[in-house]
Formats: sequence, C-alpha cells, structure tokens
Amino acid sequence: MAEQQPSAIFLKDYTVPNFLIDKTELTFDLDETQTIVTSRLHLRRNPESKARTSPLELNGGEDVKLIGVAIDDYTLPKAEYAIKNDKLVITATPDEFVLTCETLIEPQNNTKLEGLYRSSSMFCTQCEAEGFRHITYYLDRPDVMSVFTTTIIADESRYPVMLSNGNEVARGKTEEGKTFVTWHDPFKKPAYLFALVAGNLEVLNDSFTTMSGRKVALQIFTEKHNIDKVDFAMDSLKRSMKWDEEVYGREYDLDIFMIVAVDDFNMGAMENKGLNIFNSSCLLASPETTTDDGYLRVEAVVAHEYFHNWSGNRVTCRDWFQLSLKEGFTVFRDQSFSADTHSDVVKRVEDVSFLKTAQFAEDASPMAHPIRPASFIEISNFYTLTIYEKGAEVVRMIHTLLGEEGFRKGSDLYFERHDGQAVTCDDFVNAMEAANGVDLSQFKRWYSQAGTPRLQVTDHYDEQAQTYHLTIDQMTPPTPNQPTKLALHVPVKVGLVGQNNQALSFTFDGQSTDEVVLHVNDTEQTYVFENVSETPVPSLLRGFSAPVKLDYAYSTEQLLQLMSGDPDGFNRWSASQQLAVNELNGFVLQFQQGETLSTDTRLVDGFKSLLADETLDPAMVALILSLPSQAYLSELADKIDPQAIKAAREHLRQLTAQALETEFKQVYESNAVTGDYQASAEQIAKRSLKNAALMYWVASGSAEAKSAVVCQYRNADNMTDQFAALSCIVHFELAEADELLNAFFEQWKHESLVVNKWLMLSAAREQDNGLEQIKQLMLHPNFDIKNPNKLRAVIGGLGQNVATFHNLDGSGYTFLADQIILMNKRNPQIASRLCTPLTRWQRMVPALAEKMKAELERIAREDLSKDVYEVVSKSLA
Ligand code: B3K
Ligand code: ZN
Repeated sequence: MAEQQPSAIFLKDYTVPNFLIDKTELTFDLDETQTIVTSRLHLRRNPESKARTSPLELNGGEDVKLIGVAIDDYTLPKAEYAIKNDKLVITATPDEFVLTCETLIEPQNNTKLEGLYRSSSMFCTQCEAEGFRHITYYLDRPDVMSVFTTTIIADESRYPVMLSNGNEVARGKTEEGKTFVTWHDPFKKPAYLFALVAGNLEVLNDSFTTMSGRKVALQIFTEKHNIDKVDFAMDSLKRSMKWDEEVYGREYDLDIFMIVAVDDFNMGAMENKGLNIFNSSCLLASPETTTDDGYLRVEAVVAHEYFHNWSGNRVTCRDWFQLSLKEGFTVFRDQSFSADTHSDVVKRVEDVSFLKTAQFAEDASPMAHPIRPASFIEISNFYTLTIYEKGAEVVRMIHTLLGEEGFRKGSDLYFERHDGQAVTCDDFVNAMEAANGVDLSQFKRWYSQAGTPRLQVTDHYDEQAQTYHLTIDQMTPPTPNQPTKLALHVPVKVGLVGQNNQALSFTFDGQSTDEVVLHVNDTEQTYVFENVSETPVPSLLRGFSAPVKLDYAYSTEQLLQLMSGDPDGFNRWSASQQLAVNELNGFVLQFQQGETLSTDTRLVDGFKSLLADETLDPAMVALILSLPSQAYLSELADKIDPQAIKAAREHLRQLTAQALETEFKQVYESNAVTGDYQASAEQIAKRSLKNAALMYWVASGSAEAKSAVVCQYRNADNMTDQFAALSCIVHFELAEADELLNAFFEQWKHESLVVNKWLMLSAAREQDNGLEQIKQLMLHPNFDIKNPNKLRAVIGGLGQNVATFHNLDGSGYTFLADQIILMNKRNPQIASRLCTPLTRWQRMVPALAEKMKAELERIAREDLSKDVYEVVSKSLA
C-alpha cells in the first residue's frame, strides 16, 4: 500500500462550516480537450461558526487545474493562496466577498465517472457524494446550500441540448459564435445535487398537473436510437408524482422536471434537482429488449429518484454520516409505491429476500456498519445495502410502531420543520416522536448499532388455563469496533394459527384480537396470550416486522400448517422457505460427507398442492418454486461450501422436476399469456410462474419440454420469455445452447443493454474452460471495460459461475483480484465494489478462505485508491 495510508473521518468531529455560499454562479466552456470552468461564489463567514478568523479552505481534486483566483475582482498573486492536499487555501479574506475561480478540467480523460465526464458523445456529471470538487474548488459538503445559476457554452451543432438544474432563463450566441444557455435553480441546494448535461439528444415531452393545478413540463432525454424506449419511464414518473401527492401530500416544486439517460454510470441513477441522470439500464424499457424484472426496476428507480425531491433535496443531509436519512426513507417510499402498484405481499417477499441475503451478509462481514456509521475513510464505500435496505427497514419499523396515520403526521412535521435545511437522522426520529407524543429514544439505537439482532423464541401452552406464553430473548452479535451491544426496541408482529389451519383469536393486554405487535425491548421477555382455545402454532414476525434473525424450533408439520393456514401471506412464504432451507441443508451435509443425497422429501408434496391450487397468486407460487438462492444458503451457512450448496439445490430441483413432470407441463401451458405485452402485475405473475414451471419441466429431462423451450425461444415476442428460455437452454446445456447463444448475440448486438444480458449469461455458463471463456468475453468487440454495466455483467456472471469462480485452485479469485487491481486507479468506486466477494473470506470453508485471503493480501501490496484501501484493509484487519 502507499506509504501514507488514508485516514478515517469521524461523525463525532462534525463542526459547522466556517463559510457559507449564498449564491453560486458557474460558467462552463465545454470543449473536447479543455473545459474551462469559471465560478463566482458569494461567500460569507458562517455566523454559527466559532472560528472567526479561520482561512478559507475549498475542496478540489488532483484533476482540477487552477488557472486563477480573485477576491472581489482583485486577482490574488500566488503568495496569497496555496494548494494543500487538493484544497485551495486562502488565509486572508474579508467576512463577505465574491470569490472568482477559473479552473481547467479534462472530462474526456475522466475514467472515474465522478465530476464532469464524457459518456458516448455527451457531457454529463455525477456529483454525489464528493464529485463536485472534481469540477471546481468548492465547499463540497451537504450542509453548504446555495442558489445556483449555470451557464453552459458549447458548439450547438454537436451539443444542441444543454441542460442544468432549474429553469432555462437565457440563451444566445457568444462573440466566438458558440451558443450559451443559462439555467437558474431557485431552490438552495448542496453541490452534490448539481448537474449538467450537453449532447445531441432526442426528447420525449409530456406534462403533469399538480394537485394545486400547476402544469409541470416533463422531459426525458436519450440518444436518438433509444427515444422509443422511454414511454414506460414517463408513465412511471407521472404515477410517482401522483402517489407522492396522495400518500405524503408532497407536490413537485419546479416548472420542469427532466431525466437524461447515459450509458456510462457508476450507479443506478441520481436525483439532481430537476435534472435526474440515469444509468440507461434503469430508464429504457421495451417489451422486445427488457424483461419484466427490468420493467419493475425502471419503475422503482424512477419513483425513487423522484421521491428524493422531498426526501433528500428539499430536506437534505447535514453530513454524509446521515446518508440513510435520505436513502433509507426514500427506499421505504419507493418500496411502498411498488407495493401499492403491484402485489404488496410479492413485493415484500422480494425485498425481504434481498435484505436477508445481501444485507445480512454485509452485517456479518468486516464491512459491517450501523445505518449511521460513526466513521469512514471513503464515503463512496457507504452506499451500501445497510444504509439503503436496512435503513428502509428502520423507517418501516417506525411506520409499524406509529401506524399509517401517525407516520404521516410525523413525516408532515419533518418536512414542515426542516424544509430547506440539511439535517440529521435524529431530526427525523424527533419529528416522528413529537408528532405522535411517543418516546423513541431506545429505538434510536438502531441508528448507531451494527449487526443483525437474533431473537430466540420459546413457548408454552397451558391447556387448563388456556394461556399461551411466548418468551423472546434478544442478542446482537459483535461487529467490528462494537464488541458489546445494547437491547433494541424491536416490533414483532405475531398471530396464532390453530390445528385446522385457522387463525386463532386471543386476548392480549385485555384486548381481544387476532394479531398483536409485541414491543421487544429487553434481553429477555415473556408475553402472555389469554383465551387461546388450543395449542397454537405461532406466526412470528409477520410481514417481516423487523430486520432480525428469528429462531424458533418449528417442526416440519408446523411449517406445513403455516404454509397453508397463516392469514399473513408473507409468513406463508416464509414457512415454505424455511422448509426448503431445512431440506437443502440436509443435502449439503450429505454431499459434504460423501453420501448419496436422499430422495425422500416432503417438500415435493407441498409443491404438488401448491401447483394444484389455482386460487394462489401465480407470482407467489413462482417465488416459492425458485427455492432459496445460492446466496441465501451461503449467508445461512456456518462455513460456506459453494459446491455443496449448488449440488443440494440442483438435487432438490431434480427430485421435484421428476416427481411432478406432468404438473409442471400443465402449469406451463395454462399460464401462457395472450395479447400484447404489458408490464402489469397480472401478466408479470403469469409469466413468472410459466417460466419457473418451464425450468422444472426441462429439468425433468422430458423431450417434449426440450422442444417446448426451444420453441418458446424462437417464438417469443418479448425479452422475458426469450431470455427465460435461453437461460434454461444454457443452464441445462441442451444441444442448441451454442447455436442459440450466438443467435441471441447476432439478433441483439446493436442493443447494448441486451448485449449485457448476453455477457452475463455467457459468463455464468458452467463449462470446463470457464475462466478462458470469461477472458474471451472481455476481449469481445462488444465488451468495453470503461462501461460499468459491461464490467458488472461479466464479473456478475463469473460470481454465479460456481465451478469457475470457486475453483479449488484459486484461479477464479486471482482473476477477480487482477480486475480489481486494473480498475483501482481507473475507476476506484467500481474496483471497490468488485472486492465484495473476497471480503467474505472468513465465512468460506478453509481451503477457499485461504485462497481469497491471499488475493486480498496481494491487492493490499498495490498503491491503492482510498476506496479499495478501506475495503481491503478492513477485511484483513
Ligand atoms: N443518491 C444516488 C447515489 C449516488 C452515489 C454516488 N456514489 C442514487 C440514489 O440513491 O438515489
Ligand atoms: Zn437514493
């Protein structure tokens, strides 16, 4: 590693900024080789700062070249300022002044995709979290909020569209014959919400009339060849705007809302004020090129970024430790929107599966952190599942504790109190408390304590007294820097199910009911349910009311009872998942002990009745059939043995497929969708069940199934069906696998997002020469290492390719480490994310753990970016 190691910054060291910037005036002279940025910052000392004479220190970057600096039109000689550690330091300043700075940047050489950069033929920006400092010197922190006016100058023939935040207020020609456009954003904002786009773009125009009757212009911009794929995003935007009015009473504030799609983007999308910038993978959708999952992603991301206009932009974060203030809340909002739009149970199952698989794994890793971290080295590393998904669960728990109305009162008060401010997670919870007259002080520990709490549940039924006792122990295992944990306030929603699979009513706290939210807030508590007429099966943690691991020794019979009788749809799924996990873990053990995997499984009977029950939501049936994933079983394992887990899953699928071949054929045929493609809940559900059934039917080895899948591939009129068929053909290595993979590429080679699907499927294909195959993909003319979507597709495919990635010789890990080292300087954010599988090395079986650790140590010997340094050093600590 480099001689001087990057150091951490701490939440406890927060101080208010010494200066404020009331107005920010920017001029960009855009050019392919040299872009000149002129900024005029209206600065004054912050009256709240104790440092009355401190120097002015503006953040910059090694890629920003300072041309000149002036205070109130007095050009500073070199002796009056300095550049130290990328900061522009001016020792003597008046208390109030205008600072003019001229800087030179080279967007065309910006491979980090942070600040101003080129994507295809356009200029675009990404400033969150600390990208603005790569554009010009600034107080680049979210609690410095300013009114921005931005002028863009460019050659109009190449850049006819020039956009920034707010409203266009002027346009004309410069003396050199270039075009200038000026934008003014009346809302104060931090620099991380700044955006600029310039390019030769097409636009889809629409409008939305707000609840107060204002007409807002809506525009979505893409490169010419993609403009036919934004109708669904536009529709999602209008539905999101309406939903936020209805559910939160929040109306859009500017006269125009714009979205731009770009191909090269580190994340999914960005909520810049009035000018969202999207990774094209999260915006473009057409039936022929986009799967159902892709449609749902577009809808959720459009909603998420739109909702940020209130939860993030109007009320923003005081500092980056508070990131979950906006992200947790906004994820909760987008999840609720999707649940209201489609099936709430299906959505909840999908969100919880993701949380329990990926966030729980993060919590059990060396990178574990609270939703409000106490320190970080590089903030980009903290756009994590913990901040986003667990953060959303914490907001959801507040919602559960306060109820729909109480939560709305709390959010109204939060927006009213803090509109136009940069605030903290405590401010959010305080508003919830104040609006409802409740005490959430113990609840606030969720913000500072890392790790997944465990609830151990035991019970006892007293037939004589007709009482049922439920005892809950809570503990949270240690995480880095947090060896001991305090008891949390955990809402546990509980119901009881009787022997005939019926919901049981009971008396709790003197109230007769059939469901209760227990407030678990001590290390051990017992709850008494009265008037319970028979021995119940407890339905615990309904709707996954808290992000915890719950242990209760359910018998197989009890799980089957819950699976068919629990009125809570989520817990019906949960019981089915637990049954499958138990079965699969048994197979894993048999595999590891070299035994033949048993063929006796009660699950098959469960699946049989599931397939026969036409009253069930097909999407739920499909979810149950998909079996606990490789990643989820890994998260649950003491020591992860990827080969054994894979063998166990394949075995269970095979057993089920062979036993229920006729049923799968029947379900496949009866769930065919007729009519034009729609991304509606009903059609998506049918397609998901149809394609899940197809996978099993083909697994059964039936010749008829094999021809059906090839036929579906050839005749499909939508990407969901085409890709499901292709995946199946490749997974089972049918005779047509090579031919159809090639045909798929040929058909779609001009659709970059579809090429990514091809890259991923090809990389995930388990063949003997797996690594060679992956190297070839990276040499393919349609692969481009500069494009994060392409790199993620290939490396993501490698991650799914168990035989290749987890090869006992360690070659898969070596290959990944090589890519990390290659990307370390070029794009540190992406490099750091690629490290994730290696950071879990301590969870692996010893032979693999050693190999992973050796690769981390090799990476650690490089001259590392802050991003990679933080993740690697924490993993080896
Ligand atoms: N707020 C952005 C994330 C930006 C990440 C920068 N490294 C997207 C979102 O959560 O809406
Ligand atoms: Zn967000």
